[in-house]
Amino acid sequence: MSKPDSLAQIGVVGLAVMGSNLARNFARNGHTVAVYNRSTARTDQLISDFGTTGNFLPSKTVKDFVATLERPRRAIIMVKAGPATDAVINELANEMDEGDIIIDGGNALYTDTIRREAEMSAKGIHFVGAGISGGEEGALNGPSIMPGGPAESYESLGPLLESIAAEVDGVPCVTHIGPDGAGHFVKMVHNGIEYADMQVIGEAYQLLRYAAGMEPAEIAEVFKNWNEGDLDSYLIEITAEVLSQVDAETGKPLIDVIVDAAGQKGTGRWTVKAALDLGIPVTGIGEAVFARGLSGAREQRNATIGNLPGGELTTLEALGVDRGQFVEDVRRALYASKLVAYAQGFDEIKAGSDENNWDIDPRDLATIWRGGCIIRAKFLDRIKEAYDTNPGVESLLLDPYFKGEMGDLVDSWRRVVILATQLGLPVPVFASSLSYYDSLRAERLPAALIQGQRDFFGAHTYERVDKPGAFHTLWSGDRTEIPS
Ligand code: NBP
Repeated sequence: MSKPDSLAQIGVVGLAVMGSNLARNFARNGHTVAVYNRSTARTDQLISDFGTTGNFLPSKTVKDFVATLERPRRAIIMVKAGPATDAVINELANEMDEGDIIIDGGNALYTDTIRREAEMSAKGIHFVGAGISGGEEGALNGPSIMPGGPAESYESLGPLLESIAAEVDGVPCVTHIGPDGAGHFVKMVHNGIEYADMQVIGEAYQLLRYAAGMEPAEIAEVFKNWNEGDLDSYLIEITAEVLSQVDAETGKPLIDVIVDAAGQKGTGRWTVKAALDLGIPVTGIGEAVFARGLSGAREQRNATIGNLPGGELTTLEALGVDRGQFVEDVRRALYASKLVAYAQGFDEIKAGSDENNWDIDPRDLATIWRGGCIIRAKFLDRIKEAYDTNPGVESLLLDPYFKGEMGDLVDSWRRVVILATQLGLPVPVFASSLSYYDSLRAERLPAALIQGQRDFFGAHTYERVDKPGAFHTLWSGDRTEIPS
């Protein structure tokens, strides 16, 4: 291919929905964009549909694609996460030189990103794993971007990413998160929080629908109203939209014709697996992932629906519960459970950062998640303020603002969990988050008994509250205690 007249500041490999929207976003913001897709049809489609909306340099081969990039070359990969990403990285690296930058904008597992960064670094190529949130709409109009990789590469990449990212109060929703896999780790936990956030909204809907007996359109109004206050967020906003949608074919609320089996692509599961390895309880995210799993276990549900005893169930009316108070209690239970999910997610990020020496600043996340991404919410400003006030706060829930909020929410939260239990309605995240909260508050946990059991069957020893050291009781002997 002959050298083009002008070179591209950025290239995009992989032109499915995310890649083509990202390429259009770069072009709309004045950049010349090199584009390449394995099957040429997608490249041709992009150029035929949007070629006149900006400067695109299409290529049919990776070699030609790399030749159209200005130095240091910057190429963003937007292909299916997994082996496809490795294949594309290697193809690009073969054509690139030292100092060039490969950015993986897909949803890669952060440990893959750590490995890839090391492999590329050995070749002198900068590898940046960048979490990109906001779905296809965000990619086109302004995503929240979480780039990891070498800080040095951000100097050349940062201004480009800032030009296409969402903006809140004039601040772009992108910043360098930390070395190697930090960006993808943070994006993974972001997605985990998203799972919990969606599930608590689902539990609130379920209670309003089946405990309070409200119709979807009525519940949509409740969510619209909630979106004016503390819960103001993208997910609450779209919930109202979904609930007010009527199915054109049947005239029923759309929600009633959608199969109640939730899909998942894996980032929620990864968040929980990583949390288990780090020893961080992310109960809200975990229950949300399990709830999706249970919803999709069709054969098991077909066998169990209507076929398991439920005990003496009752109704709101029989319990003399005021409907208006119940709706407000549900709002508060949702808010409290959501705060727990965020607090747990930030705990996991801190633990991941400590484990990998990433030095992630939680304030950055609270800032760049305010726009462009799926979990954007008004209360992220409060999270930033909490970390501004006390960067080392042991739990977000201890921040004076959130502690005050919890004081206002906790009674309602308990009432909702009790009522849901009496009514036989599942609230896995509401209930487990409350138990987590009470566990944090508890002066004594049953872990003392567990230590006793462990010592009994495995001589694992225990510590005493009244003196230092490890001890073992001779359980099968005379049951005296010996120091270990
Ligand atoms: P997909 O995840 O559906 O991937 C399709 C793209 O991957 C096509 O361009 C395809 O090329 C390319 N590809 C595959 Br598959 N195997 C390849 C290979 N061996 N070599 C080269 N190219 C290959 O696209 P998407 O939904 O646009 O998502 C792109 C990335 O962004 C993914 O990692 C995804 O997880 C992430 N992400 C998606 C969203 C979202 O809302 N969809 C949000 C945030 C992040 P072809 O046309 O030749 O088959």
